[in-house]
Amino acid sequence: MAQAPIILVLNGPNLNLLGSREPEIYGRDTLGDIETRCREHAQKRGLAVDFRQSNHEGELVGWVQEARDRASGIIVNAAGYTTTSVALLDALLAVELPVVEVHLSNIFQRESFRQHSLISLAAKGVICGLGASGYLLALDALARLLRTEEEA
Ligand code: CA2
Repeated sequence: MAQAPIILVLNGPNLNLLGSREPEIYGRDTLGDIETRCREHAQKRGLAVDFRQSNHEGELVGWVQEARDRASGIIVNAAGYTTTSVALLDALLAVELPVVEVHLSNIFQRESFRQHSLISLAAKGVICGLGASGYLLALDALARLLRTEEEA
């Protein structure tokens, strides 16, 4: 059987703390819980997930560069790098893969500095405010995009 297309799921700084603090904003799921849900959801859609988290900008950039030859799409929650990282934006633009940006919280109901995403410039779409389900909806969106690409 052919290898399932890989979706790189990238998580930025401090998301390793999920579930331990600020549950009123980010929910009670740990990042491990979200990874499990993504894996199960992806499998049902014939996709495989490569789920990663880093607190280091350069590491995230490196993983995006490597995705070019390995992955079929990228889901990114760049967390604190969302509004600051031109380097991550440039990597996402260069990789030429469909990108969906996800945020657990509704950034538009929060401080104004959270609302200007650089990452959105490279994203096909953005999902925010739906908690961990946002990652699953992003997988659905990529599954659909990849199917459309295949049919074209
Ligand atoms: O809502 C999101 O997913 C964010 O990307 C999360 C980022 C924040 O900087 C963005 O504006 C919105 C913060 C991730 C930090 O996660 C924590 C989780 C638990 C405790 C402390 C931080």
